[in-house]
Amino acid sequence: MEKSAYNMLLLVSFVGMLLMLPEQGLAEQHVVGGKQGWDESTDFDSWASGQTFKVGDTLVFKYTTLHNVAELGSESAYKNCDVGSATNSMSDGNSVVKLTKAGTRYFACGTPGHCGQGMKVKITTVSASSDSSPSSSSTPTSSSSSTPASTSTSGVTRVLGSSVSATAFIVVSYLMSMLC
Ligand SMILES: [Cu+2]
Repeated sequence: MEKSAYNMLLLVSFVGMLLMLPEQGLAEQHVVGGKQGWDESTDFDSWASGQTFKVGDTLVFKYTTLHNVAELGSESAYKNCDVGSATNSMSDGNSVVKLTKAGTRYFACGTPGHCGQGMKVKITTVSASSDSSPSSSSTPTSSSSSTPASTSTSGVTRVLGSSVSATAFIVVSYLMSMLC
């Protein structure tokens, strides 16, 4: 009896953790340039246009010793490949950059000539709350009769949905522990 109660506790806490994950919003890791990585041959504009960068996401630059990563402080520095004015430089071959706030950031390779060959990328980060994740399909789109309370209503729906599935799982895990 004590053993099954312990098993149930484990299951419930595990499911509780699972349920909390979507509430946090899933932070994504973007490998800059995709499979080709941080290289002269990569088309960074088309890569970036296919990505959505949200606050909390991270960028990972993967590159050989031929390259490095210089963060530039302005659009003009980016346009002119002014890598000498870099605000931050990384050269470890696997550079992780966290997108901590909304806005535009500029990165270029500091190896002479590489930025001019197109080895640079502009990252525009949007706030995580501004676009709802496509995974929450059950939430109705707030287009029809938008009342001021629409946001809080969908929040309540999500909380209710979580507790309903949590309750269901507690019942299931209790039944399982009875069988053991
Ligand atoms: Cu380079």
